[in-house]
Amino acid sequence: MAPSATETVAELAVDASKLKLYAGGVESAYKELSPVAYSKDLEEVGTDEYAAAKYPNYLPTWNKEQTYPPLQPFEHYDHGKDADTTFPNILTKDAKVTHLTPTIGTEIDGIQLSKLTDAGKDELARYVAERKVVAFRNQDFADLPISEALKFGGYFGRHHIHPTSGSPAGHPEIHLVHRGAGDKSHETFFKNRVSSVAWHSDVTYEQQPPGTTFLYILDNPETGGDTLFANTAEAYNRLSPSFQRILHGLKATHSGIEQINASVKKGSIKRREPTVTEHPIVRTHPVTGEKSLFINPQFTRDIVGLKKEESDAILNFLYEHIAWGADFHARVKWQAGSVVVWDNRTVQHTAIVDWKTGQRRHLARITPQAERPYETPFEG
Ligand SMILES: O=C(O)CCC(=O)C(=O)O
Ligand SMILES: [Fe+2]
Repeated sequence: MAPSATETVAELAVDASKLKLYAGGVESAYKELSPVAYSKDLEEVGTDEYAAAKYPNYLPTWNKEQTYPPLQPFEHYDHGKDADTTFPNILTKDAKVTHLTPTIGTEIDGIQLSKLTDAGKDELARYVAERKVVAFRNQDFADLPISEALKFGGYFGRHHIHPTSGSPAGHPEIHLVHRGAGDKSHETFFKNRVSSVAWHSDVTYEQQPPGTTFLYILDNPETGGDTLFANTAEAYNRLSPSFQRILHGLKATHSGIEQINASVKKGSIKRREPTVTEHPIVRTHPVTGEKSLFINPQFTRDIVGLKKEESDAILNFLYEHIAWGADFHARVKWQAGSVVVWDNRTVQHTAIVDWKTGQRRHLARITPQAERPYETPFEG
């Protein structure tokens, strides 16, 4: 079982020299793939081989002075509840709508997110909850001033400030994904690991993990670097009623310790002390009422009240079930101008590091937090 939050927080996260004590233990549960560093000058100017970053205002900074107290609970209101479910602002007559698969994933071209009214944003929250992940093409979102993009995102919930990610200078609410041009750090990663796949939903160690979440592309390789999504409501539905019944009422721990340790170990930042939180394994969506599996191998550590082998057996089965579920997955290919919106309550996702050209990959995430996960009774 994971050590308790209070015992580990002070020791593990603060003192990098103690990390080796945990090598092969809880530390290895978290898969870390982000590059350690990049050259800001080369990114800004480019090289003979690679063009300059298209959005230098979004290049990552890690400010060690930026530290925050623990997150406090807040009342979340999910605007998806107010949506007109005929979606007049999303499914407009100009919108080209393509479902990627029957149960998860839609592409929409022909509407501009930045122009949505509040009624349109309500519909967006609901539509994304239904489709799980929606790729909006040809958006002007990345061209907005960062403060405007954040204002838009703030409608969906309180901005999450990530404990370790790089962010654009002055905007810690933006989480950046960045692999600079010519970066080769993944080669070292692949010396020890067979796959870059790391299924997760974002920051589930928080008491109130994100809901409607926005990831938009700034620079992408010509091909490769897609993002994969899995529908965890469908994953729940595939289980037998008998097994569903077993899962109901169980809680699992989610740990932010290892992610922070990985950051500290590479000399990077820790904006907040890590948290370990218990969440129900089956959660209910506040808008659709759907039940979904809320565990993931990046952050979930054990099932409360079970012995280690029991807990591992159930969690490993659920992780494999979700990872194997190609019949409830969608794969999003990035194009310039894409904004991908997912519901972090009912999907998991994974980055894919599969391109070898050294081309830059650069994305920004806006991460509104949602309600504390809750469970409603098993209905059979
Ligand atoms: O890089 C990606 O495709 C996804 C990264 C990710 O997991 C995230 O931004 O939440
Ligand atoms: Fe993520």
